[in-house]
Amino acid sequence: MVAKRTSKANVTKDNLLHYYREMLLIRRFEEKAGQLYGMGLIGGFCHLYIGQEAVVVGLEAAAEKGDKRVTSYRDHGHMLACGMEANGVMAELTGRSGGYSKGKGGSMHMFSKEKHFYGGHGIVGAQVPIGAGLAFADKYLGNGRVTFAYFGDGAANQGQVYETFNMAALWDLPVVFVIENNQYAMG
Ligand SMILES: Cc1ncc(C[n+]2csc(CCOP(=O)(O)OP(=O)(O)O)c2C)c(N)n1
Ligand SMILES: [Mg+2]
Repeated sequence: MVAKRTSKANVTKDNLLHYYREMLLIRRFEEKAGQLYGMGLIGGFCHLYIGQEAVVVGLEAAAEKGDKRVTSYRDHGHMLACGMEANGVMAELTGRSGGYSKGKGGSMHMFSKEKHFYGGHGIVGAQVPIGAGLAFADKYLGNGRVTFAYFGDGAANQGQVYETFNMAALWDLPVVFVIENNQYAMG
């Protein structure tokens, strides 16, 4: 289903150090977000990615320029890992105009066209068909790009997920479906 790529994972010492820094950035960011949420400085929802850092950092290591990603509401780590600014994400969490959605979207609703990050979705499983749509566009354009569509174990029984698998297989779409099995469903 995924377009064949010739590049191999980089495993030099520098690369490993970089991956470690990325994971640590996510962990520290989330610890701070949790603290601010507890203090009432973050409005709305705030789902942390603590414990799952290696999933997105590992997959981003395999991504190439122009590849797309879309995920659920547990999205802070994905944004940091694809190169979005920690300041911009934190500004959004705290409802400031400098945030990625000008402070109107909050934790679950941030986007970056520049970094090919397509959200941030609160409806469980809804990002999966969106991911297939992004991949359909890339296939149509023939640009060789791949979409990473992340979803949780709690979303894995949603009907639209299976409909998407079916269409992705039929149309041979360049999409990687990633189930992040944290063994809980939101809480
Ligand atoms: C369509 C829909 N049904 C129910 C909910 C309520 N809900 C919010 S999170 C969640 C559980 C999702 O679990 P999972 O996909 O494993 O994500 P995790 O929180 O573990 O990252 C549910 C049922 C929702 N947001 N959308
Ligand atoms: Mg889960």
